[in-house]
Amino acid sequence: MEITSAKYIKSSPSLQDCPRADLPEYAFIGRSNVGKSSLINMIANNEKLAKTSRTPGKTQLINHFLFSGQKANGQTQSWYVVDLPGYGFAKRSIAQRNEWQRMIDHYVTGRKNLMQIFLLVDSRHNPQKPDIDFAQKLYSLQIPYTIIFTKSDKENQRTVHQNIQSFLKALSEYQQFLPQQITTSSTKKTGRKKLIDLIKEMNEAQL
Ligand SMILES: Nc1nc2c(ncn2[C@@H]2O[C@H](COP(=O)(O)OP(=O)(O)O)[C@@H](O)[C@H]2O)c(=O)[nH]1
Ligand SMILES: [Mg+2]
Repeated sequence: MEITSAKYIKSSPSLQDCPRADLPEYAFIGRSNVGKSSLINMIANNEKLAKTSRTPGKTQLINHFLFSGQKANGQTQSWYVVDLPGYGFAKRSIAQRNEWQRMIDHYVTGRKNLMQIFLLVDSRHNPQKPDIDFAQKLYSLQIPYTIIFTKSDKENQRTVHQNIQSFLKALSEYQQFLPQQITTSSTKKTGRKKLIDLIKEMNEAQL
């Protein structure tokens, strides 16, 4: 599928403020600085769409983007992409973390049109507790999710592969079924087609 347009819609402080739940929706979440905004820009082919930053922890809101694509048969599909505030940002106070937790729980359990969560994990590192904990939370809530291993250009393939295997091993201690996985690099555009194909498939499953 070819992306024909991608535009920013709004930033919402809570679930109630989100746009009407009338299109399939895909939310991107992960630790601050994992590459969420860069990945959204990579899908859109627009480096300026979602703000990317070297200073982590800037996104505190639920950011909606409207994407449209044209399938091989000429048919158009539209869907929402959501950039969620990241977790694990050390400079937040306990009150801010609790607030984040409440907002995210509310969104992931209450958003009616949410098709899938894309959980971003930095492929440069060994399994990190906040990522495992979040995956575990989604699993126990029975929210469908896909893991995206980001920044695969930054380490050699062997290290990336080892980190992915260790992460999956850590997950399998809790989860009977492992989620789908995609390895990406926003700078090299790795994984773009796989991600768009997955979204296309889920958009259609919904019809
Ligand atoms: N080399 C490389 N750098 C990346 C990649 N994705 C993100 N970055 C960089 O990592 C930093 C954080 O990215 P950003 O998308 O803002 O992360 P967010 O906080 O999760 O939205 C920025 O400096 C990006 O340029 C990638 O795939 N490869
Ligand atoms: Mg961001």
